[in-house]
Amino acid sequence: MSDRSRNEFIKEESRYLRGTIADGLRDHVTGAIAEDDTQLTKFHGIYQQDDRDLRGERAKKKLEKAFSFMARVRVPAGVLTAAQWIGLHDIAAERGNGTLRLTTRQTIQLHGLIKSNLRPAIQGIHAALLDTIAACGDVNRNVIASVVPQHPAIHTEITALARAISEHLLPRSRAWHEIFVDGEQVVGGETEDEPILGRTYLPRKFKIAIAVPPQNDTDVFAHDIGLIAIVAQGKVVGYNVVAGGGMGMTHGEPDTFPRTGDVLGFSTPDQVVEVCEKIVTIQRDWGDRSDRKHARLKYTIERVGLERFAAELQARLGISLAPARPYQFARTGDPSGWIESADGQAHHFLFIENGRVLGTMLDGLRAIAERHDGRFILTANQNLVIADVASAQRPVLESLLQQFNLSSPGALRRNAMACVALPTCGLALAESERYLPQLIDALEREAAQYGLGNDEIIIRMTGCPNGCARPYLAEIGLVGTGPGRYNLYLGGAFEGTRLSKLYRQDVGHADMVASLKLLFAAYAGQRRQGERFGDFVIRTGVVRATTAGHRFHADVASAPGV
Ligand code: SRM
Ligand code: SF4
Repeated sequence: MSDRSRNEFIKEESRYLRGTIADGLRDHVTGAIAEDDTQLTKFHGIYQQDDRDLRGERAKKKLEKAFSFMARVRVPAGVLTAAQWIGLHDIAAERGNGTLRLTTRQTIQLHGLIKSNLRPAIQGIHAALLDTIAACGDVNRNVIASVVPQHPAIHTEITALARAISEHLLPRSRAWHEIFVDGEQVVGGETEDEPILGRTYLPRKFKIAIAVPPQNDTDVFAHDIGLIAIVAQGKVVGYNVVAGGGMGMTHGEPDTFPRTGDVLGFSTPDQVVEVCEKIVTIQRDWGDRSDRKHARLKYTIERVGLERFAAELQARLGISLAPARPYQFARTGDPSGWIESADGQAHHFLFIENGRVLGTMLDGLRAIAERHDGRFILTANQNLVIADVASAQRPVLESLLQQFNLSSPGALRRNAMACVALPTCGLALAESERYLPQLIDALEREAAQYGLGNDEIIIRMTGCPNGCARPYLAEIGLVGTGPGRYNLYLGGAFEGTRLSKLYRQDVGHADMVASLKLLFAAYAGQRRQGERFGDFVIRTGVVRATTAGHRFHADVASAPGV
């Protein structure tokens, strides 16, 4: 590996993530902050963005870009109180663009915070007993976990684990508090140490997910570390540890690819935080710090080999993991509607289209939060669970759901998700969140024509190949290549265990609908009993199965458009 990347120097010279952020926030001449500081604010869960819809017009008028900030709240396992929801609602209304955006990692993003509103917004988040620390940046991000409130003991256990891992791996730097909350530098703060992450933090972002089979709602194979809970007699007895998953890639660069993680072995619950820590330290020491496109753990494992990686983990742990235990996933995505738990409580899985909470939905959820004593749980599929509803309270909430028209859509839409993309994402090549609903309208019409209206097919879209909605694990994945153009991937597994394969390249709306219409017709006519769409397209030779991340770009048929 050659010289270190520019980000490594920015981190090293940042005095533990301070840089000149505080000065930049005081500068009212510009809506932006210094370029190096934009890398550092990420570690504090804050992104500088600009409204891309306004770029052309502002450039013509020689105005600076319409800068604002996005703040991403850290919510381990996605668990919030109703009061915290109300707090975030108010901050979005007073300081942001008035919407809340639920993400694929069980967090909430507040968009459109102009510079003068940023500190008050973060202070509001802090007052709601939340923070945005490490929600972005080269650190361990929000730890996500299956949403299974219908199994209260298991859900309590994995929520506690998600919190424990998140806390354990947080940066020790007090910079977030100093810059955004207290406004004062703590004497001696700059000499603090980062015992786990180190002075230059990790080479790249790092992600951990917990899943409880048969539910693979967190897409456990898509993360740097996946923990598959093994349950016996209603108790979590340990976790199969998975390492080296990730989605991001770059178009036209075949040495970048999505990868499903490898199962390393079984860990008891008391060991598992340490197992995560040791994997993080291997990545800290072995990860590529010269090329950020190859810096994720998945590439470290590809480079050194799984055997050497596993041996190093064993050496650092001082024990070996036990053999992995059997498990079976049945589905990714979320259930919908009411689910009851043995303790007599009910939990409502509410679909939120692409995670964007606005308009009637915003008002409805506010009204529900004001009357709800239980929790709001964010899912890894951008949905929300109104959890722990006592039977006496259920009619009140049901009537509010009805009043605000918060109903469940058809099966295709329910199982679809899109990343944010335009206008806020600086990396978007095409629309995603703003376009997918329209594409689903068209696909619903085609699906209904072939009697597939109630069939669950996982469809995911992203505005670029970074994979924020995990499109390469979907049965149908659409990935932006340019304005109005997408690559169409097929053949991911319904239960989130297999990557997809490129089927059509650079297609527009009409071609996407036409291609999928033909496939829907074939599926309706030729599928076997219980056969999922993703399995069908492989069995019938539409695409070859992807058997490993490094084979993602291999075996692509020379189909039209490819
Ligand atoms: Fe992501 C970058 C949005 C989940 C892979 N992602 C971005 C940025 C911050 C753009 C940027 O760097 O300037 C996007 C902000 C858009 C905006 O305006 O809000 C962004 N990512 C999102 C969210 C909001 C998508 C959503 O619609 O829900 C998700 C926020 C998660 C959270 O709350 O923490 C989100 N991003 C993911 C996931 C899915 C996951 O983690 O389960 C992935 C794929 C998994 C993975 O990491 O491999 C993902 N995002 C990326 C990448 C590619 C990383 C890579 O290894 O190549 C980038 C670009 C980068 O890091 O350079 C990126
Ligand atoms: Fe932006 Fe690309 Fe992520 Fe979509 S997938 S939010 S376009 S970085």
